[in-house]
Amino acid sequence: MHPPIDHMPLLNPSEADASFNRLLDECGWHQYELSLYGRRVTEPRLIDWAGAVTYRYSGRTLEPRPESETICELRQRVEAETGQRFNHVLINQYRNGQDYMGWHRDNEPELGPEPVIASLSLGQARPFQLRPVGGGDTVEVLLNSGDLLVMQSGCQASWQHQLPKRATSRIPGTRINLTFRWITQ
Ligand SMILES: O=C(O)CCC(=O)C(=O)O
Ligand SMILES: [Mn+2]
Repeated sequence: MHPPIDHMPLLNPSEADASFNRLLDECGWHQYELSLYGRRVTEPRLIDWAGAVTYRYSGRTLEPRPESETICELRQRVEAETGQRFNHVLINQYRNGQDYMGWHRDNEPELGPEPVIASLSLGQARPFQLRPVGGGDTVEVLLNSGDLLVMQSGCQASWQHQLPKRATSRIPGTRINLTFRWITQ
């Protein structure tokens, strides 16, 4: 079984580098706490977001935030490539291999039943994994700087995904990831 994804290079290395540096500097990075088995722990990554709409995500409410010029340009590149429109972007910063995102689906109700989610990777290359909801083999793809990964409709219903934790000796660098979504209100 193969997940309904498309994976392609979108930005060339110098474009990806310039976007990475601008976002690292321009974003308002937040580190949230979450409750894990009753304990308060800090989330193993930093986030920011942009969009004209409110998004309730992971038990918190992300209020509307304006897009910077950098994000607007990247969104337009992604929209041109995918032929889809997006009104929200979640931006994750993984400082090194110890920052990660565990198994989950992007299945909040306001994404609709069959969302298309486009994910742009910048900086440190990281493996990304998908596994069928009912059990089955894990599929791994390596996301390089400038790569676009599109989780097509049907992917969230039948597959989970994660960005696994790795030793800093293997993954020393910082990665920024932008996931573009369409929020219905
Ligand atoms: O960092 C990634 O590649 C995945 C991010 C993700 O799954 C999410 O933001 O929901
Ligand atoms: Mn996700």
